[in-house]
Amino acid sequence: MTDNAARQLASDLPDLQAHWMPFTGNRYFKEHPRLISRAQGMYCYTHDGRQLLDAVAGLWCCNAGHCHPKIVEAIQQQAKTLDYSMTFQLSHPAVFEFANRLTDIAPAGIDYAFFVNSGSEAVDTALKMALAYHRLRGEGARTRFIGRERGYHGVGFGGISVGGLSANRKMFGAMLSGVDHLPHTHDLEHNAFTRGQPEWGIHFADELENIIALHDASTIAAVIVEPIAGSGGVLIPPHGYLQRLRDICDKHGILLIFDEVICAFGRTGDAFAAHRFDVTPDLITTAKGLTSGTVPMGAVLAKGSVYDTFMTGPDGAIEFFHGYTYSGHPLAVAAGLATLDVYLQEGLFAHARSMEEKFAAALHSLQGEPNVIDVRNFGLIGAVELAPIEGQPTARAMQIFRTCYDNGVIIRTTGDTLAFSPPLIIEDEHLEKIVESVRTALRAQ
Ligand code: PXG
Repeated sequence: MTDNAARQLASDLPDLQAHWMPFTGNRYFKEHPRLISRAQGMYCYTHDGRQLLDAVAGLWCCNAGHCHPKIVEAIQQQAKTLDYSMTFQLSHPAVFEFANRLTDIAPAGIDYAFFVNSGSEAVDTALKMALAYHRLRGEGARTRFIGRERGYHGVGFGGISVGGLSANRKMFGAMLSGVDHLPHTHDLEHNAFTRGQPEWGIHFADELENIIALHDASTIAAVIVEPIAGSGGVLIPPHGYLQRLRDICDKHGILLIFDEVICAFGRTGDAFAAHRFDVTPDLITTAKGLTSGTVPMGAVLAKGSVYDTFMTGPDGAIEFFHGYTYSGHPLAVAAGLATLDVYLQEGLFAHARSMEEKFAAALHSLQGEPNVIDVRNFGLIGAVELAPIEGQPTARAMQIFRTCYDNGVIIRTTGDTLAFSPPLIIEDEHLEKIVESVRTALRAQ
């Protein structure tokens, strides 16, 4: 590129000063900006016109691919029909339809949907539901939560309290009191390069019994885990692990919350990970793929027995003092309904399932490349873990990210792990380009 062309492009950039960017090294970014101006299907396009293959579906959310025409059309129609309606005391028809449609595809027994605007709000809402549920049943001493090391549950105070990522917690004081954590299930010594669920590691669930023995079941409200931990490094649950958590929770009257913000809507090759693992929690938190990332929205899906517990008190009284101005926002609902149509009419959950083996084979073909110490996968979620550069944790993965970006592929990093969660519309040629781009980057180190 000539100096003139480069200057021209630089002058097309907006002034980057005022925007305080989330989860970003602001100073580095503003020196090395990467801006996406448009997207279509499997691809994003940079402000200077480069095409990038999106191997992470935005941030694990654009499951139907970018700018799907049916979803775009539904949002446009809705914006000119009903821009906003409150959903406290008054409401609009489509939000009821969406709740019905969602609970139709949810695991049996999950019959209610409470709408929020993000995964973080879904998590904080589910934690509040759990506390109030026990209190309404006369067990108000159940106030503790059990999360898991390396868990990510968003950035609200509830979510960082039950979450297990130190960097997201350490600056923010005491957070929720009375939270304890299960050990994470990652063990390279036993499980490196496992395809799908590891055979080894169910005993990690038994640690819940020890935690319960310490605090006494009568003080514990809920256990919250991601069926597959995403941001904490893509950690696949060992065989039988989630069922054992379910059994222990049942034995002690503790609610089980699955945080399916990443796992739901086809990511595991089924509507929910709860289906795929055949374990039904009491509450499911979700967001992201709910609207294929198009309009912010989250939801808590609840068992009938939880909802019914709230439905007491005088006629007309509010049963749950909780909700957001934008809970069930018409634009988000329109996007959600259209997204569900696309998922079902185009068979995208089944397509994800049909690509799972090829996805696994492609990622596992990276075993043996320089510094690869593990490859793991389930559904259309995968990870390649790298040996850190001594004294510079995360630097190696960032280097691979940058090389892939320069070669036209967007991947994601968490620590020294490369993470993959492509749109569910992925085909063989995309898979090949992703893996060969990572291979090239690994060999170029
Ligand atoms: N729970 C889980 C399991 C998540 O993955 C949240 C809650 C919070 O959702 P919101 O909508 O409040 O961001 C998440 C979000 C990454 C990455 O690259 C992952 C998330 C968000 C941003 C980046 O690992 N997950």
